[in-house]
Amino acid sequence: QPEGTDFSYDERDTILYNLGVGAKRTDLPLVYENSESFQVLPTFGVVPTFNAALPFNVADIVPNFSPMMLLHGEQYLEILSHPIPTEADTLSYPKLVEVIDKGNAGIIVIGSTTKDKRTGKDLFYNENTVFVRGSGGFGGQTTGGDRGAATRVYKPPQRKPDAVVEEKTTEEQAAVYRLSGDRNPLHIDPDFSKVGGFKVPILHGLCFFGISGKAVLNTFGMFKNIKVRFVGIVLPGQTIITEMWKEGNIVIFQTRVKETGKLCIAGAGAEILDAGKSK
Ligand code: HDC
Repeated sequence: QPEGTDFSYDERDTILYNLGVGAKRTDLPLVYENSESFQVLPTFGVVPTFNAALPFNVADIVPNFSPMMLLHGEQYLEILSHPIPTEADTLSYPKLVEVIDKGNAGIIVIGSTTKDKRTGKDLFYNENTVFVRGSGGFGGQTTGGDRGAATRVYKPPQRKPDAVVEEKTTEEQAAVYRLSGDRNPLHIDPDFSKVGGFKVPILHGLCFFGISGKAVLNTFGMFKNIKVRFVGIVLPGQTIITEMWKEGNIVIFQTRVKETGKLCIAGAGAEILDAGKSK
């Protein structure tokens, strides 16, 4: 087993993450460590591996790599033990899963298992898809094949959504979310975001992923895994609408920006942990 990257978190990180994805001061289980049901939102599972050392250089894999052209394309998260600890010392082991040439963009998929250092238990498995604009045309491809829920694209049914949850983000949403580990300047520095093609810094994909995940959790209960594709940007301050359909133990969802009507997450789904108990 190669050496993993350490990441430790405690109740302060738990609260900061929850606030970063929109927890309110009245959501005591999310913001108050003395609450009887103090908990970290399940989408926190993306955090421990986020800054883990990669066993390769992105610039060696796709041509013309520029960090300013990088966008988060997709995210898959599997939660491997429940309940999720609100503090832990973890180790993560990232590896290259897939490289795809889209002509004008290069796509890289990184897979990573995170384990609890003290118990040895696997906590999370993540796949991050990085979409690098202007880094295609290299010809070589490495496909990771069908990986079940990680590669699934969910299709919403024809009927109206079974549940819709609306949540307004704050102008400071990205400024808070970045303290959970994604310090990409794209989300805070206007000079950087301009070069990337955005007039103002945009919201982290993982922030609105967390907001949608919270909507699924609050509506249908805890999930085993969750998969999204980021299809449009969100600006801090905009309102996020998560539209959900329950099909057996799967919640299919998509998310749109209220102010523009455009989708920011599409083809998404979550597998409910205990379908028997779920709402
Ligand atoms: O969909 C477009 C877009 O703008 N999406 C929103 C992106 C976004 O806002 N992401 C979140 C913010 S960025 C961020 O948070 C970065 C973060 O700080 C760091 C992340 C790093 C994580 C890693 C940690 C280790 C866009 C631009 C992505 C694509 O739009 P177009 O260029 O118009 O593409 P399109 O013509 O629709 O499709 C071209 C081919 O690409 C595939 N594709 C499209 N969107 C994709 C995608 N693949 C993966 N992910 C996506 N989101 C299409 O299927 C198409 O392929 P094919 O031709 O084979 O059908």
